[in-house]
Amino acid sequence: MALLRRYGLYTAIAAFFLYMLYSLSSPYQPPAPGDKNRNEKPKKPVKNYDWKKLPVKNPVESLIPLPTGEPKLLPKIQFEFDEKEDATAKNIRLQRKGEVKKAFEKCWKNYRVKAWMADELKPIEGGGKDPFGGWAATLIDSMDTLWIMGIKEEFNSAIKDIENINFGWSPLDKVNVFETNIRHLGGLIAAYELSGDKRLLEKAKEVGEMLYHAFDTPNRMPITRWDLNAAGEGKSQVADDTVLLAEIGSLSMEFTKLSKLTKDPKWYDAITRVTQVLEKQQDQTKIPGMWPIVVNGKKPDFTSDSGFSLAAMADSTYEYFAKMYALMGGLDPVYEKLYSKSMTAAIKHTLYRPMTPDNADILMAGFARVQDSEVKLDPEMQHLACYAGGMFALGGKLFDITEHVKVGRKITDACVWAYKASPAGIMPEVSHLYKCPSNLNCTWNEEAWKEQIKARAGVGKEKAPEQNIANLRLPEGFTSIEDRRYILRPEAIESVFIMYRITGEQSWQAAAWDMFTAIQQSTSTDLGNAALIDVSTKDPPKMDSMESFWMAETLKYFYLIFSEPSHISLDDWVFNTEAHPFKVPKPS
Ligand code: DMJ
Repeated sequence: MALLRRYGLYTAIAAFFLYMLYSLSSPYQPPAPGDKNRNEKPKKPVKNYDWKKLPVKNPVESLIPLPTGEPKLLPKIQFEFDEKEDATAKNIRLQRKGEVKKAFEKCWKNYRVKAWMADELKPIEGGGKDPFGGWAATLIDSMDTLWIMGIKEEFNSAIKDIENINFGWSPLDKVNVFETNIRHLGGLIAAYELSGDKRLLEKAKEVGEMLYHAFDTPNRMPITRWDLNAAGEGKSQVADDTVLLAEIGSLSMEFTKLSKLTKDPKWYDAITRVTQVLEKQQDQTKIPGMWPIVVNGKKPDFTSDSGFSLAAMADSTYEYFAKMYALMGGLDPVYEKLYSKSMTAAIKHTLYRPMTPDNADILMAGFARVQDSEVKLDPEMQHLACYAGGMFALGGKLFDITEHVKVGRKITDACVWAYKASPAGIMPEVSHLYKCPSNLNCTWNEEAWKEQIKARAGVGKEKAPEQNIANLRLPEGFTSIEDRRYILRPEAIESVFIMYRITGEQSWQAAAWDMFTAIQQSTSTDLGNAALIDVSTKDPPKMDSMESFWMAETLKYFYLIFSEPSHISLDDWVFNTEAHPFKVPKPS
C-alpha cells in the first residue's frame, strides 16, 4: 500500500516484479535495513575519490614495458594422472568433495543472510565486521570458489552487488595495501579469468587505479599501510622507513596480471621497481640471498635488519618468485634468479629437522637472527610457514630441481605431523620444536626434549618436567606453544594439495581428509566456521571470527584435492597467495 500511495499503480507493480525477480535470483536473502543482522556501515561522511582521474604527483619518466615475445613452454607440474579411476576410490573422493562443498554453502548462505557486503561474517553471533576497508572482502574473496564449486547462480547474482562497492573511499584510517591487493584485486582478477565477465575486470581496474596511488612517492616505493584519504586529497606521500617484506614484495602477481589483461603497463612498471630493489640488494643483506623481515621503503634499503624467515611477514614475497616466473611465461629471468638464490639461502639458514618420537624425516622453517655475523636459528613452527612446502615443490618442478621437491615434501610432512600430534588434530598458530643437531639423521631423545621444555618454560623450572609438560599441554616433540589458536588458515592444506597434484599419491588425500574432519569437528558453528582459541585441548573454545581466507583458500584447496586433477590444473593456473587462480600463458 505504501508503494502504491507513493509511486502510483504501474510503478508499484513494476517494483514488486523487480523485487520478486531479485528474490528468485538468489535463494539466500540479505537482511532488510534495521535488521540486527545487517552490517550497518559506520556513519562517517562518504567521499568518492576518482582514482583514475586523480593526478599523479611523482610520475615515472618512462614506463617499464611488459616483456614481449612468445611465452615459453614450461615444464609439466602435475603428475600424469591415470584417466581411469578405481570406482571405490572415486566414490569416496566424490563424497568428500560433497562434504567440503556443503561446508562452503553453509558459510556462504549465512554470509548472505547475516553479513552481506560486510568484510566478514561473525560465525557465532551473526552480523558482520569490516576489518578490510568495508569492501565486502568475503564476497570478493569467495567469488572464484563459487565458480570452481559450480555454484554459478550465486556467482552471477553477486556481480551486481560487487559493481556497487565503492573503492573511492574507506572508513579506515589506514588501508592495508597488501591485503587489498591479494584479496580484492586478486579475487576480482581470478573471478574474471574464470568467468570472462567483463564487469569483474572493470571492478579489478577500479581497485588497481586506487592501489596505484599508494606507489605515488618520490622513489616509487609503495606505502603499505596507506592513508587513502590523504592520497585522495592530493597530499604528498613518502614511503615508510619500516615496512614488512611480505607487504612490499607480494604485489607483483596481481599488478602484472592486471597490466596483461588491460594492456596498460603502469601496474607492471610499479611492481617492477620493487623487484629491481630486491634484485639489486639480494646479495648485500646479512644472509645474502634473503632479505630481512623488516625493510626500509624510504631509502630504499632492504639490507639492514637482522631477522630472517620464510614465515609470517616475509612469506609471500618468496612464494611469488617462482609463481611470477610462470605468470610471465618464463620471459623474465630475474624471477628465476630471485627464487634460486633466496631458496638456497633459506635451505641453508632457516630449515631445520624437528626431533619427533617416530624419528620422522621432516623439515620446518624457523626464524634466523644474525648476531655478530653468526646466524642463530630459532626452531619456531608457524602455521603460516606451511605454505613453504608447496612453494619448494612447485619451484622444484618449474626449475627442475629435484632437491626442492624433496624439501617441499618434508615441510608438508612436518605440517601433517603437527596436525596429527595436536589433541584437536589441528596445528597451532605458533610453537617451538626440538631442533635435531643434524638434518641427516636424528633419534628421539626424551630426556633432551624434556630438558628443553624446562629451559623454554622459564617459570616453574622447579617442577618435574612431566608436570611442566602436562601444565603446558605439549604434545611430544613440542617444546613450547606460544600461540594456541587456529584461525582457519589454509597453508597446510595448500601444500598438501600441491603435493597431491605433483605426485599423484593418494596418501595426501587421506591426510587432507583427516585435517578436514578435525577442522570441521572443532570449528563448525550453526552459521559457519569459527576460529579456535586453543587447539591443545580436545574440545577447543571458539572465537567469533571467520576470516575471508577460510572460503577463499582453505575450503577451495580442500575442494580441489577431492576434485578431478584437471579441474584448475597446476599446469594451466597459478594461485596467488590468497588462492586466487590466474591463467598461465602458453605458447601458441
Ligand atoms: C592469507 O591472507 C594469505 O594466504 C596470506 O599470504 C597469509 N595470510 C592469510 C592466510 O593465512
